[in-house]
Amino acid sequence: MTPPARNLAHAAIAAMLLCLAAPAAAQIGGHTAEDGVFVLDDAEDLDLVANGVDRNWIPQFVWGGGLSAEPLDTLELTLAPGQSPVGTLLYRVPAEYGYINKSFGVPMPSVPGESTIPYPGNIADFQSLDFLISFTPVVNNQEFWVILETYPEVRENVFPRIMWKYEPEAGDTFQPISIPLHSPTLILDGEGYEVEELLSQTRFLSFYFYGESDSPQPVTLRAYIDDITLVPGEPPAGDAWILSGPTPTEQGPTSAGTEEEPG
Ligand SMILES: [Ca+2]
Ligand SMILES: [Ca+2]
Repeated sequence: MTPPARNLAHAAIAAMLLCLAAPAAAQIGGHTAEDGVFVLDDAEDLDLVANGVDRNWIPQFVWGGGLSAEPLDTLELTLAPGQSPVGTLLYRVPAEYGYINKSFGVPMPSVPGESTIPYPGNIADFQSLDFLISFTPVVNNQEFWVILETYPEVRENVFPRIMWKYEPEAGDTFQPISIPLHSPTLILDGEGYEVEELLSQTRFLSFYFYGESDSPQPVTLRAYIDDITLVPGEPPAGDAWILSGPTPTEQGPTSAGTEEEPG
């Protein structure tokens, strides 16, 4: 080949390689927003695998409690419209030294069963994280948060956390919660990053529970969570998130997986 022809050939090969390296469509668990609603877990198989990403749910260790999947027909709970009567997740957290302060969660890879380190998920094309919750009892200063830990690692073992606070009512009825992915309550350790950018490199999603109890009787939070889904759609126009809202209690909620299982 003459030098110009060789250059052209090299350019063609480089272009081909670029095409091969181009990121695949944004996805979570092998699923894109174009595929429709993404079911992270509906607990129908009564296991602790989040079927959408084929990774295990990881609860923070709770003495005398913990995470389980329960058959709904043995529970006296009122289902939400359309909810299947088969299974639900249950997280039981006894107050310890007067506090309920625990979370459970799951890695969020783009490829089912894989680590998020080579395969971070991308949920930027989804509009909301929807789920059902039923919980008892009411305790003092109770707080409910969804926390999404994302890449990049901003300092050693410190990752941005996108956080949404929600306020369910206590009782035996499952109620729907819809978390607006693009409008978080606050972001921790994500200085300099757009929320879209963080949503496109997901690491670990967790459900965090806080409360205080001065009761002399043992108090145990029972939170049933079911039908956890991501709903596709554009974020509502003009609904920019604001970095404000209540400060997380204590040192702030932590995601359960960080110490126990890297992404
Ligand atoms: Ca499952
Ligand atoms: Ca279910």
